[in-house]
Amino acid sequence: MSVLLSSVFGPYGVDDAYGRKENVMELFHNQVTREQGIFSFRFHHQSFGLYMIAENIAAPAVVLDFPAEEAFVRELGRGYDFVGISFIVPNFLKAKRMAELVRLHAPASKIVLGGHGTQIPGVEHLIEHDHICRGEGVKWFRRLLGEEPDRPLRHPVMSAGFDQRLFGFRVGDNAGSLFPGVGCPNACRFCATSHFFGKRYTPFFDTGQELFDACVENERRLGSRDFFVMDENFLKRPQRARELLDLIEKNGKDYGFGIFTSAETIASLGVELMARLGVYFVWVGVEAQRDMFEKNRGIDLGKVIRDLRDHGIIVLASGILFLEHHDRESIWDDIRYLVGMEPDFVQFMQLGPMPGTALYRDYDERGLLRKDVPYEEWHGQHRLWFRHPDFTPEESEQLLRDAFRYDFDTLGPSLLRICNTLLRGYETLGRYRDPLMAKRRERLRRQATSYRPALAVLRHYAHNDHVRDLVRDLEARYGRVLGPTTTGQRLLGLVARGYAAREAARVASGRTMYQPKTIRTQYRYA
Ligand code: B12
Ligand code: SF4
Repeated sequence: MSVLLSSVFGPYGVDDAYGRKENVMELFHNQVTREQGIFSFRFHHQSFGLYMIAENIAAPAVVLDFPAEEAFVRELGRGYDFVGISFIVPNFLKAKRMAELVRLHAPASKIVLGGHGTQIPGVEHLIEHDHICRGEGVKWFRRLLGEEPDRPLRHPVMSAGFDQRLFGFRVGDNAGSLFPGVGCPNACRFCATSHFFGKRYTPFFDTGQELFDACVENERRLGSRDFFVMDENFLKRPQRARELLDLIEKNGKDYGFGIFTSAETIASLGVELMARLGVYFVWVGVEAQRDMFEKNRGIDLGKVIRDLRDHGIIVLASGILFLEHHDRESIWDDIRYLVGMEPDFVQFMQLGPMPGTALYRDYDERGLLRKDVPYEEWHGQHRLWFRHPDFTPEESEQLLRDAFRYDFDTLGPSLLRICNTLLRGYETLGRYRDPLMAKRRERLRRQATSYRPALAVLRHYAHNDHVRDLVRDLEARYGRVLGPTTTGQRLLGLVARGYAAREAARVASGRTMYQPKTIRTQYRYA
């Protein structure tokens, strides 16, 4: 048995027969720092689910990530028994085209469809296939191949992102990735992942020991000491997190973790424990001001975000626009609320009823879905694909852009906020006397120092007087906390200015897209 697992073909984020320019294949540039010009954080992620499957089946396998259509066809020529295609809803047409290509060029191969796109109603009549996997794929694939599904899992060793760039300058890709599990039991009505994985959490790795071992292996092979944890709510299993913390302490490691989490979990664990564990980044769903999400009930989110930043933890707060109750005033109340909490990053996402969710079912029953909008446009960063009582699709596009601009105009580039967080954390952790916190503090100092040359760019490209003041405050804070700028830092600042000038010209010309490179990975071939 041989298996090919492929993501959908590129190019991505362009208007063509299969996709749209707003559907950008970059997390931050798509939905977080998209209006921050040269300050936007740029990087790509591999299609983690495919590697997780390939690593954990016994058959020889190839993962083909970000192929061009021709590269996919060439790969089919190798004659695989199974060809798996992973796709999400907006990539429906690409998956359909790929399945046609398999039938044409590799008629003996069996087609397997997987990923969130399989929730599309009637997908079984719309795309050629032999099998469909809806939900968790590792055990499912093992069953398909006649393997024992429940044998222990191996964690793939891979970077969290690649081709990371700041001002067009390539910074290292040395953060690793961890996949503790998939799904979330909270079942928020709009949430695609919770519904896709059956409104429950399915752990891949249930103990702190397994995760610690994965970190050690990653460090040994890739040199990673920071890890992005791809799990909806990693800390929701506090026992596993505490065990991981014990092992980190016992083994004298200074691993750091970027995580997704919810306010209730932060409140129950406490910010200090998170800092101790080495959490350096959190993505937290604020969603909206109105008390409509169980996970945020009774929690002072502004205080939580302040506390996190005071402990050197970078915060991304995400909000949903165009909720049912939003009108022209209340939507701006929510935008101001989110920005007013001063997170390092803000994600604004348009409410989007995705197939499989409770929201989709509800809107479908009420006839609110605009089924004339093709799936390529169902992605939440352009226009609504449902009928909102107060906003037209065109208004939703403009308002989303205005919200991002408001965040940028008010709080400045996220880079500036991050530098502040690192310095705040460095000051706060000075209060603790134990060796682990001393290590965490030292790490904050190193990071703040490494960003210091970027101050020259922040100063030069500050886009309004208010942001210029913020940069001035930050420079003063640097001086107070870490002492005067060194000659080396000044020189590096000049180099950064050079890169930034080139990036500014690129952005001004409108050529802002970076395409991910094709990555081909073989498993168990001689
Ligand atoms: C990383 C990520 C990305 C990366 C994509 C990297 C890549 N190479 O594709 C980036 C940042 C670029 C990205 C972009 C976008 N994303 Co995205 N992304 C994610 C995220 C956060 C994690 C995915 C992941 O790796 N999970 C961990 C792995 C282990 O799980 P998994 O991928 O689900 O895979 C498992 C199963 O699904 C299944 N499986 C998956 N594929 C296959 C294939 C086969 C053959 C089989 C058998 C099984 C199988 O088995 C795997 C193991 O169990 C998810 C949210 C989430 N937490 O899952 C959103 C998510 C997948 N993205 C989503 C969306 C909408 C987008 C965007 C449109 C942006 C946006 N508006 O949010 C763009 C689209 C870009 C484009 N042009 O295609 C939605 C999809 C919704 C839907 N119903 O289709 C999600 C669910 C977020 C959300 N909650 O809305 N994304
Ligand atoms: S808490 Fe987050 S991951 Fe869990 S269901 Fe709600 S939105 Fe989804």
